[in-house]
Amino acid sequence: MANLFEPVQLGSLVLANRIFMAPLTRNRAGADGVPGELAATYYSQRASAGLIVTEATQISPMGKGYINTPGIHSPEQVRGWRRVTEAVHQSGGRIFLQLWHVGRISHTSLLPNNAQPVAPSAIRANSQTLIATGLAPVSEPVALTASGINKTFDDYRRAAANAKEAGFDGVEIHAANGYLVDQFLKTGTNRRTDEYGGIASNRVRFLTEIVERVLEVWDRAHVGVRISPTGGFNDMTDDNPRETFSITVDSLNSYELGYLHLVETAQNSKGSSEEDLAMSAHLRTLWKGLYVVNGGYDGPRGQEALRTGHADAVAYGRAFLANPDLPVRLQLGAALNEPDPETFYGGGAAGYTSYPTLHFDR
Ligand code: 8OZ
Repeated sequence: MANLFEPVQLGSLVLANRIFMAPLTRNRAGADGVPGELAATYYSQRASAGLIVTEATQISPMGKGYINTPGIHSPEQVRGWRRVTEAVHQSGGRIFLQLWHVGRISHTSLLPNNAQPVAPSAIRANSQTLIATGLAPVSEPVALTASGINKTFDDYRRAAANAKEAGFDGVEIHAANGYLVDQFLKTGTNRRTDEYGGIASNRVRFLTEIVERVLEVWDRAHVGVRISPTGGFNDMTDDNPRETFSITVDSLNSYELGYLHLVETAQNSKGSSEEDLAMSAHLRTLWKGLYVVNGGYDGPRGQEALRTGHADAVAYGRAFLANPDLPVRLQLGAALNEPDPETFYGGGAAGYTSYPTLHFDR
């Protein structure tokens, strides 16, 4: 059985270990969505991850839902990300960009010409987002038209091509946590009567068509998908998550993608329940590729997940945020720095590039 410190092959890439850095929203890009020099420092500090998955990055101006998140739709953003990928590669790391469209989780003040957010159906979330003036309720969305859906697919393809131009090793499609793709997957947010709504195989179509557009640009092994079957974050519900996600995983199998990434926690900041883990274990039996799990793992629990075959790799979020040298710390069983929630979202170097490594610390 695998252990956390063993390499793993992903297409042409050999990942040095099975400790992934989970995507983490940090809200430190410029107003134009360009990641700055600090982002290059932050990610390169964490290059000892087997694979870094970047923070969620909007594929288009309409895909933005929070202040100061980065994009991958303008030449300046591509240039900014290029500095990040160069810094990570110079430090020996591997990095995938997470492709994101927030759908209904947005606010008119963040969108072009103060547009309303788009969603599968015009159902407002009981949820908040971070805008210029602080936390605010999300705006009322409008339902995507057929041409709006096709334009969104084009945006995914262009963003995937931009990610390649920016020097990434691959991309992860964000289909979790109540954003646009998840809004199509789950029944609570998808009341469509066209081929993208109704039965599960229709609700999955939005995701598989995105996968197909991304595969026009990327080799299949360099594409991952992240899902959160039991996740309720952002006011999400589904009538039959086991059915919805069994069909999602079955549909994804045919593309032979690099990996499937499971958010095992029902709420972003809480641990996993028995039910969350049972869902993940069930989907593990269906998925034919590399299986990556995330949600409150520490070193011993991560090691146990690999030993028992529950997963092939473990993604660490908050632990990686606070410990740039997490793999060596886990290997040594060393103490971990505590993450500081005050500096998670927005700000500068403090709580971003300032966490010490073992070497400089004690
Ligand atoms: C926390 C704050 C804002 C966004 C996610 C992209 O949950 C996020 C996110 C998390 O996937």
